[in-house]
Amino acid sequence: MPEAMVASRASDSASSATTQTVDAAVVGAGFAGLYLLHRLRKAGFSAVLLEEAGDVGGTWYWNRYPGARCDIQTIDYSYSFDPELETAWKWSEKYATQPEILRYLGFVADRYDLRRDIRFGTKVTSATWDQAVQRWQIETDNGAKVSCRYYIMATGCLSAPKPPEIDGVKDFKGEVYFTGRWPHEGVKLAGKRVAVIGTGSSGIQAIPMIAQEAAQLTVFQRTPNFALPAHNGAPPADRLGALEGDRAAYREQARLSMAGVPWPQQTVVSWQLSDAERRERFEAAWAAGDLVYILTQLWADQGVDVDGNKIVADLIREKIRGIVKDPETAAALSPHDHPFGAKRPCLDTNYYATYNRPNVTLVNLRQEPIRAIAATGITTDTRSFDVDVIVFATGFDAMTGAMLAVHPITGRDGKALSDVWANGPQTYLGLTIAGFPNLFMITGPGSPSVLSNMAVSIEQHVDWVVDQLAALRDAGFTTMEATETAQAGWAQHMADCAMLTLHRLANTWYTGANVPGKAQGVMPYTGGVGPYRSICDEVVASGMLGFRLTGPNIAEQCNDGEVVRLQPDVRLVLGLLAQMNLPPLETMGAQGARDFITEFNKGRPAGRPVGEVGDGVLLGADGPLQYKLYRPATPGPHPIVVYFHGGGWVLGDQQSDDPFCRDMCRRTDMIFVSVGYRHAPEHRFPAAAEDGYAATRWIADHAAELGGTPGPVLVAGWSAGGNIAAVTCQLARDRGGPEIAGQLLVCPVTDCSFDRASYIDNATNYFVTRGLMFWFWDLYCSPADRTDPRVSPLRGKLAGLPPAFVTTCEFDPLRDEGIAYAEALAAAGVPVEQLKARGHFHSSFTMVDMVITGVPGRIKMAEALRRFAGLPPEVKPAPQKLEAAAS
Ligand code: NA7
Repeated sequence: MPEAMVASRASDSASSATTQTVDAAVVGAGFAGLYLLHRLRKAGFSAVLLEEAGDVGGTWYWNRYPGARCDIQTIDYSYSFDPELETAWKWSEKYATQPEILRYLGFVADRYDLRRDIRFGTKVTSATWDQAVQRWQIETDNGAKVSCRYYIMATGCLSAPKPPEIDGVKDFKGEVYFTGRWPHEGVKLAGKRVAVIGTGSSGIQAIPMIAQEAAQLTVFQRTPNFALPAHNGAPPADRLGALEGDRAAYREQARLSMAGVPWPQQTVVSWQLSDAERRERFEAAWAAGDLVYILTQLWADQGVDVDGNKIVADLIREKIRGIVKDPETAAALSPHDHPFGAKRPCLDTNYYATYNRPNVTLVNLRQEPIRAIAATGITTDTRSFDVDVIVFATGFDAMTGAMLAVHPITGRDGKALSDVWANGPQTYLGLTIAGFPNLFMITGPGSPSVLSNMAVSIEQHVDWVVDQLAALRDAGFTTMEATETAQAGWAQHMADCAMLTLHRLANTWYTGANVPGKAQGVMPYTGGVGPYRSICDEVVASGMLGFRLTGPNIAEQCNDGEVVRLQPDVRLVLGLLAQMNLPPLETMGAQGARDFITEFNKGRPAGRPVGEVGDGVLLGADGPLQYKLYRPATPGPHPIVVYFHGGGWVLGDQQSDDPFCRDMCRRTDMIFVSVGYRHAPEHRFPAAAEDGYAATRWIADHAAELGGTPGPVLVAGWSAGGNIAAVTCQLARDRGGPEIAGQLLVCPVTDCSFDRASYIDNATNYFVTRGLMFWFWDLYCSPADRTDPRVSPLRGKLAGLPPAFVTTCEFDPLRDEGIAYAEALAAAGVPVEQLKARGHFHSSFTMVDMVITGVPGRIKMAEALRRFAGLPPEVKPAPQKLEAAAS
């Protein structure tokens, strides 16, 4: 390993024979460790901080390469725990340099007199949980051992540099440097031929600076990265004004935000904006020079949908082509292998323009991989480059590297952390690990960490840990350990969150892909800073849910369980609804509830464009009915799906499930005809059922006029609409047609019994309540009629019905009657597929573009409809000409 990677270390006079006994040992004197020490002391704990480096700073101590700066605006990348500290320090730049950040951390250390409890130049060599005394025993390479009750790793996410992984580094006769271990005395590059390997944030910051100094710079790029101009300078007046105008509110907004920076949540989706509007937003973001801004403020779908994301990526690639003069170099610098933001984008100062300089060459390693490093330089598959200096900007063994590589950590029953994490990090909340009592991580894997403003996440973690330690101590507990159940639940929640964003689509250090042989998986928590905070608070409010607490003179306490069982976006939606504190729908009266739903629907994201949307009138059981027709953009004729909206036979109309119909029209490449059947209480049972049947017959009879393929139609419906669809199939069988090729029932009402478990388990908290369902039933159907199969299809004859796809949601009162219907259909010999959607609620699949985790379910439903229609499950590529583009 080259010397440059080895930390210099001051010697310590403390004897290794002695043991320092403290309440808490903290490792790492960066942002996290310093605040921890301060909080621990204030809470009355004795503490020592162990730091390998010679001074405070953490990552900012080591990363001294030319151009090193933060990439979150510095007014946000600051402590907020002490208002006096905030006003005592003024940042000179929008993005402070490494020396200024290091000065700030030194200022903080001095202001709170932290250095007296920091042992610099001290590396931890092992940490072992001693069950007999319930303490951690820490060995160090310098001075006394430490015996502590609590062991807290504040070692950072990007502090273990990755080895070069290229043969021959030690044969090189020139100078070798690593950006993550840059010499403190600086490096003279003037007149030298320099190679930089790596184009992540470090490379992109360093390259323009090195190019100015070196005689010749050759950049070896494996993967191009998206970079945006930082437009550095003084802190922007508007942001500074917002902060200084109301400091407390600004910081609070940051704590509740998704990324830890106070930008509002975007609700406008890309397809609601014209090309010109999108470009205007993009240009504003490009000019703002702010990563969090461009990642969150363009349009709501940019971070969760590949199509919405591609629009941004294309615009950035256009910028690169505009800056870099040589088209081949511009093409090589343009990322195409990952969505924008899925890999950490970079902030730069003159990065792309640097490639216009005559002394800079880009080598595209995708075309000519490095074969080896030799005595005089670097050899690729096609060429050799003689250089004097090689700079490795090759990154870090991120998130887990500092925890695993530095020393063995041995928990309860002799378990080694490296074994427990062999297949990837397992944590509860990213803060604790089952089997490792009283071990805590600050911004560990499983917490928002690197996907957030670290300053905000660090403060939240430190506050949570120290608050819990103080509460435990006051209650008489001495140990705290995550349970396996809680940890497994968190892994599931992490996986659910990872499905929400596009991070899973890129090979990055977020997923462990940058280190050969490392277990793969999205390591940071992608659910957002604000939601994460509320989950941590919920754990405490639920009696330390998922933790086992023990103490010498107190009975063990373990409130075992999983803190989040809902899908992450369902949790957000239900949280928003709860915050609105709405009166129950059933107290509004039928018209009041209809008006409310109409208003409510105005706030949802507009459905996606399809080929054509038209209105019409068909003949129902007792007169004309409105319908809405959604036609795909592909040439017809298309199979027709007759669709029945939800709303308990009382609410909604032919356009109230508009986003769902559009989405399913696109996914199935079929016509959806949404029927405006009659509603209760004006038209009670069996009006809706008879309308459903009559409408299906009419649509089948008029299929050709509607642009549909001749032959059988399909039916689909959600909730009460699922009920109507199911009933229609039974009536069509019994009344001699029309022929129905398949039925899609989404959370259908199938029976009049209210005593199934799901009615009890999910009676109140999931929007559709038991009380609301009682009200719907009362308005639609008198008790004497309720067992009629035209409203309780589960009680009808089921043999001979068309094949069915039945979707049910875990947190829905209607779950068990949907399952019962699917099982009864199967028992009657009807081909049935079931989707039991874990963590979802009644509206999950119709809240298109709000409940993103509903997408895989809708894909399955669309595939089923296509199979029923005799088509291959997958749809051809997206259509070109869409109605929104025309409007
Ligand atoms: P990154 O972002 O991990 O970048 C490392 C770069 O080095 C990246 O371009 C890698 O290409 C490249 N690399 C890594 N190993 C090799 C080998 N063996 N050969 C060629 N190229 C290689 O680290 P940074 O230090 O720039 O930034 C880390 C974070 O610090 C940053 O995101 C900010 O949050 C602050 P690859 O993409 O793997 O193909």
